[in-house]
Amino acid sequence: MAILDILNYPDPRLHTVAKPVKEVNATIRALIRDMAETMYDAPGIGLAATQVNQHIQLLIIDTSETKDQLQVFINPKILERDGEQVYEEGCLSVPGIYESVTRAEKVLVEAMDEQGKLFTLEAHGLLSVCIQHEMDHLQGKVFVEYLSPLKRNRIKHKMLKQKRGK
Ligand code: K1U
Ligand code: ZN
Repeated sequence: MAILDILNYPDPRLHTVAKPVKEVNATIRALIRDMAETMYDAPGIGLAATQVNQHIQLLIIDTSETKDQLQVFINPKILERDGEQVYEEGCLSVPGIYESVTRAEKVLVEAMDEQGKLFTLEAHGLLSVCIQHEMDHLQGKVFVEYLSPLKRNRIKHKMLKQKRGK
């Protein structure tokens, strides 16, 4: 297993649109293991393949207290959305920034698991927020794009300043 490098905003590679996974094989399962190790180490509650510079439709989530409930979504599709909720989101690609974003309260998602088996899941609350946030990553969208241009620019410059200081 390995801890992977996470791309930091405003890295242009974060805006790449991910391609569907053609086959759930040993290579994909090895990437899932490395992404899980990276997410737990960060620590975070979600990670999209885009964030580790792998531009395929794969994301992982674990919103449990015990950090032993890994959920894997391959080629995820949102079939239904309903309601509205506001959540103060964070992002491992935008470290130290937390901002409120409005998203659907409920999503019905269809995806494949790590065995390539199709499933549907109805998610609410934090899990729903996290699925939508990670699916945005697969479309090349970072949560700061929901903020005003002024806020986004401030964050961009803060990130660039942090990078120069490293
Ligand atoms: O996509 C990512 O960068 C992961 C992100 C997921 C997320 C969090 C909150 C709302 C929407 C999406 C994170 O995990 S940021 C870190 C974080 O929220 C957290 C870290 C440790 C414990 C609990 C939360
Ligand atoms: Zn993120």
